[in-house]
Amino acid sequence: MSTIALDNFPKSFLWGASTSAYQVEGAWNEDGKGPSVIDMAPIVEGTTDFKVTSDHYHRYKEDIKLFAELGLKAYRFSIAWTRIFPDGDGEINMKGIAFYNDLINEIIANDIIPIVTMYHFDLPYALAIKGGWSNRTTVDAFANYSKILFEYFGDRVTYWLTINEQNMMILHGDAIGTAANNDNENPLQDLYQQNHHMLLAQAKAMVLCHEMLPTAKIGPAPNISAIYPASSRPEDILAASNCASIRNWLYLDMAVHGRYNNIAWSYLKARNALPIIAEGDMVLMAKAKPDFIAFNYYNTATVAEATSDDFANSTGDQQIVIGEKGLFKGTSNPNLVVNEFGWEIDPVGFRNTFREIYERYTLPLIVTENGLGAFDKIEADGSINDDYRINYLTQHIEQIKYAIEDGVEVFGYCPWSAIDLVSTHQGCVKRYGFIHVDRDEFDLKTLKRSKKKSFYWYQALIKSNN
Ligand code: BGP
Repeated sequence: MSTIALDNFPKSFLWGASTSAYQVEGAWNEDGKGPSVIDMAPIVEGTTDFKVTSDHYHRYKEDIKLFAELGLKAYRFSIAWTRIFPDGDGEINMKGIAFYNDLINEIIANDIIPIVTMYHFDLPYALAIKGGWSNRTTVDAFANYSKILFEYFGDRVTYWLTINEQNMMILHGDAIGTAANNDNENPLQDLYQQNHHMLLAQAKAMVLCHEMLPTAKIGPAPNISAIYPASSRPEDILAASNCASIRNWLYLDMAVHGRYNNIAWSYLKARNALPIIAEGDMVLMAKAKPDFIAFNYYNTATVAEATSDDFANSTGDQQIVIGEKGLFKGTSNPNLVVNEFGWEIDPVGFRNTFREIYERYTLPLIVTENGLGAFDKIEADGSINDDYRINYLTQHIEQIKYAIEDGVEVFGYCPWSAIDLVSTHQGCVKRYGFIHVDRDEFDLKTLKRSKKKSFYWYQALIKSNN
């Protein structure tokens, strides 16, 4: 099995793994939980729904035990907003509080540090039908939700992530059921109004967190990837810069510095799509300071100049670049191989991404997603030999090592995913976990857990850093 000498990783490094509520918990309407946009969105044809997923809601004790055996130092999971507030705001559902209290206690009892994502794509449906993020009252609903999370769980949770992949919700929202309100005369303006409201909600949560929990740490969790120009043509380099600003820096410039990225701003201005900024918004944005940056990384993007109408390159998948006329268009990178789902694999791009983020913001970094979706095969003896996953993770961890050598402060790595779960786009036979869950797309089977070869590999790797 591939091994890496972890000599330059800090002993306190948070070797972790990730999940999100709607993809792993199931129990979509149990114990007072309200529906989210995910529960109400049409299911991609040929794939399963999100009703049972991996049934973690009922099996979390068994799962956490396996995570402890895996040796995880940290477990990154999300809280379903609709378990705490079935309608997004208003009355608290105490059964939801009880579930996450039990879950957090179980994680801590197993010597694992909880890392909590407050919102991972699953906006309460009750808020969505009132306009969702287009409606400014959602900002206050989120701030109130975050306050309740800090109040009930802040005594035990130190690491908080505000919003998972806000940039992907804005750029690929239709794939996640959170697209712009298309009744609006100017959908792009509406989309970036939603974005402004989410940035504001995040700022409020960061300020509240620091006020209520002085020792807690909080940060954003976008999907960030280095953007390459398709060639050394100056026009392609400009295109890469445009794409990086609109895809990456818009989100982190605001989270860290409390200001709009100038290139993203001029893009919106040229399209008459500037968000309406209320009095006090920018003061609040500037006041909110993250303690770290969390980011999800699966691959890089390569773009070229886009002057004609052939700028779009979209499958609705959040890892594919959607072009912008006049600014950039997505192209494939001939230097990279792709996985079974067409996603490019770029371990060196991981190091590039670390360096770019750290050089821009100089904040400690944690990776909250990185991994390989694949069709795993169960052998006759029940084993799953996912060497492809081990190779992918090994190559990426090697690049973390180089990034640390480059002087980047990296304090944790939480690959996707701790256990098999339902993919956002491609059902449950696209698997990412260290732990296999016995189910098929439409047949729930036994839901029994079993350890893949990557489980033993990751366990040994974590141990070697002790
Ligand atoms: C990220 C999401 C995760 C997860 C992952 C893999 O963007 O934050 O929730 O779904 O992508 O994507 P998929 O499940 O579509 O393979």
